[in-house]
Parts: sequence; structure tokens; C-alpha cells
Amino acid sequence: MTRVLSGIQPTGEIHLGNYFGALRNWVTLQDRADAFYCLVDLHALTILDEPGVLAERTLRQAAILFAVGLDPLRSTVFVQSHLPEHNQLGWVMECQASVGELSRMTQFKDKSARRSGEHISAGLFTYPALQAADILMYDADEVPVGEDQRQHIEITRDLAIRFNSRFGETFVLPTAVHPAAGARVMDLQDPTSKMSKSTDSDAGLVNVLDDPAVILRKFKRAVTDSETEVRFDRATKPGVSNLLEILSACTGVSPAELAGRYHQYGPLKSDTGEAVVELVRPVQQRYHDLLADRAELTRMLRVGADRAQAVASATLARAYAAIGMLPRN
Ligand code: AQP
Repeated sequence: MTRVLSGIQPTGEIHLGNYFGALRNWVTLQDRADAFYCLVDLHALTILDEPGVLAERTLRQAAILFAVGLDPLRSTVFVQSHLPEHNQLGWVMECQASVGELSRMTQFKDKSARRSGEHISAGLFTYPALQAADILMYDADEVPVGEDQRQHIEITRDLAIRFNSRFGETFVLPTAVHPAAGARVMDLQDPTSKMSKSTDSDAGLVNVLDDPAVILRKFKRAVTDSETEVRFDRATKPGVSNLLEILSACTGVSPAELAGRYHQYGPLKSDTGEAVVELVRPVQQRYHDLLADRAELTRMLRVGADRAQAVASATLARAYAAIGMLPRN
């Protein structure tokens, strides 16, 4: 059976990019694959500067994952820091990575540029090695992610190839899988940039937990262009094309076909907003129900951590043995 692994940072919120780019695919995959999904709280430390907030965000993020449809019986959902094996294999992978290749990671360049003049942690630079460990730990064949993660899956493969050639066949080489629609959701106010929680303003960011009235307003104010023709063309009409892609991800109708149904921007904006509201309504309801029973949520995560640890400890032992480290007796 195909093994899949993917992760998400525990921000306590997810936006439409996270949902269409990754989570919806995660839910589909749990029916045809052995699925491992990780709340990567250690990755959140790369830019965390506020004490006492991460546990609550992690629990809320877990509630979102279950609310969008992950089933703890069919998926292994767990918190990264509950398994020290991730740090241990992370160090091994850090020692396979070169400073040169880590310097070429666009996410590091973007995020460090945004923090210019502020503290930039070494973790922000090295986290692709930890992410490689997260993936390789589970012998994942497929990694369902949005397109922004393409480079990170490539470096994971490069590190696995390097390790395997140095120390012998140890890791499975994973492949990134992207959804047909919604692999790259753009900011509603700046449709040439991806929708991202770390933008300066949240006017172009739609969170799945946003109030329906807020969602409708954000779509109404979405930036389009000075023309009037509804056409699907990412290069010259990024705003309109983004709306068409979001509506396509909601309805399953192709963006080009949807474009033929509209002659004005206004109805396209309001229909897309309405479609998103209908999509998130049941998710919001389940989210609130799940959060009402925190003991049960914690139990679900413990079950996931136990299942994940059985695989993780075996992989770590295999990697240490391949390197030839002295076992503890
Ligand atoms: N705009 C997007 N379109 C499609 N997929 C996206 N993903 C993120 N943004 C988009 C996918 O969501 C998954 C989780 O990614 P993450 O843990 O990096 O989530 P995040 O950090 O909350 O996402 P952001 O908004 O991208 O944060 P920044 O910009 O701060 O890193 C991944 O599969 C990702 O591809």
C-alpha cells in the first residue's frame, strides 16, 4: 500500500491555500493509502517569539484537521514534538545537507527577507533538513502538498539519495503530489503572491474559520483588473484567474468552463464567496464540536503518536545502523 506523509504548521488557523493545496487531498488519500499527518510544531519554533501559545494552537489545529475530515481510524495524525525521533533524524539529515543548497531555498530567502533587521534563527535556515527527516522517517512514497513545497520535496529526495549512496539503501525516495485544482491559491489583494498567513495584511487571506460575512466581504473586495472580460489566463489576469480557480476547486468545474459562464466580475466574486462559505460551514460546526471535548482530542493525538512512533523508532534505528553508530546496550 502506498504510504503518504504530510505536515502542517500549528498556527491554529488554516487558510484556503492550506485547505485546497493540502488538506483536502489528505482526506481523499486516507482511503487509498497508509496516511501519516503531522502537526509540525518544531517547525513553528523557527519564527516563534511568543511564549505559552503553541499548545493551544496545536490543539486547535488538530481540531481543524479532524473537522475537515481526517479520521483517526484511517489516518495517523500526530504532533511532531511528541516523537523525539524527529529531532534525532533531523540532525542526521542536517549533516547530509550543504550550506549551499540550504541557501538556495526560496522560502528561506523570502522569510528572512521579510524579517530583515529582526532576529533570523538558524532553524529557519536548516528546517528543510528537519522536514526531510519528517518525510523519510515514514518511508513515504507520496507527499501531498501545495506547489510552494515543490523545492522542499526536491531537497528531501536529494538528501535521501546522498545518504543512500554514502551509507547504503536506507530511505524511500518520496514524490510530491499536487491537487488538480487549488495547488496554488493566491492572495485576494495581491494575486501574484501566494495566499499566506505571514503576509502583512489579512485582507487577501481567507481562513476556513472566518465568519461567513467576512469571507463574502473579502471576495467582494478581491482585486481583479481594469478590463471587464472574464477569462482564465494566469499570466495576464491573475486576480480573475485566482477567483476562477477557487470556484473550480469548490465546484469541480474547470476554470475555463466557469469563465464562459460569467460576463462580469461582480457575480463571479459573489458566487465564489458563496461557494466558499458553503464549503466551510460544516467544517466550522465540526470544529466547534471537537474543541468542546479537549480530553478526547488529546486522546486522539496520543493514539496517533503511538502508531507513528512504532514506525519512527524503527527507521531511526535503521539509519543509525546504516551509518554504523555504536548501539546502546
Ligand atoms: N497559497 C497556497 N496554495 C496552495 N497550497 C498552499 N499551502 C500553503 N499555502 C498555499 C500548502 O499548505 C500546506 C501547509 O503548509 P505550511 O505548514 O507551510 O502552512 P503555513 O505555514 O500555515 O502556510 P503558509 O501560509 O504558506 O505560511 P508561510 O507563508 O508563513 O509559510 C503545505 O502543503 C503547503 O504547500
